[in-house]
Amino acid sequence: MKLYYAETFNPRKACAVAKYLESPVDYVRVDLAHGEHRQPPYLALNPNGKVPLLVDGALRLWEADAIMVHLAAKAGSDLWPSAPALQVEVLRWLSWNQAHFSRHGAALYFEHLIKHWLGMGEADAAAVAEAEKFFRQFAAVLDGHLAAHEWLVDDRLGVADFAVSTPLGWAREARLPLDGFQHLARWHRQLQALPAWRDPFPSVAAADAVA
Ligand SMILES: N[C@@H](CCC(=O)N[C@@H](CS)C(=O)NCC(=O)O)C(=O)O
Repeated sequence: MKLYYAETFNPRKACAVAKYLESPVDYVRVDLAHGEHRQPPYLALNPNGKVPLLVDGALRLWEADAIMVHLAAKAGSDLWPSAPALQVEVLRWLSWNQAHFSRHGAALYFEHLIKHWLGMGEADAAAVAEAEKFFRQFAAVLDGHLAAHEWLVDDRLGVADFAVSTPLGWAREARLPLDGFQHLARWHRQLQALPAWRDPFPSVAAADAVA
């Protein structure tokens, strides 16, 4: 298997799960800053021109959530539960995360990190204020759930935890408004205790480059 990634928001999910599971993947670093993801060799693999991408035999799988589930199912890991009712619960959190929590977390990550990284100018104050407002709204929902649960689904670590926690990987740099969410903070500490979550990306020297 080959996992195409960059050290950015969505690939974090796939890299963290691959590392946690010790999945037999060869890492291929895609140089986003130089537009490697928009060049024909990469577009031939992923017409979206986005990372991450997993190539497993004839399967070319894009979407970080799907990649996490594929790696966990392939490893027979309970990061992806086998009971249909629990799978529905995981899907609930993955959908919620895409539409709400990580959507606004990613907006703050974009405003405070990516714009600076790509020389796109200062953060847009109105965009930051709106993202902060919605981030807090959905962080309160997450905090309420975590008040009664150690992990998001079935009280055990799973792909939902890896997905929903993605913005927290850059909590300080993205200036996430996390004050007052004590249960979320406790969950964040549990995740930080996992080496694969804390340090999900392979060293550049250990990764191949796109041919
Ligand atoms: N829905 C996709 C989103 C992938 C995505 O937006 N990746 C970003 C990096 S975090 C990317 O490749 N950006 C490059 C670009 O859009 O030019 C997923 O969840 O994997």
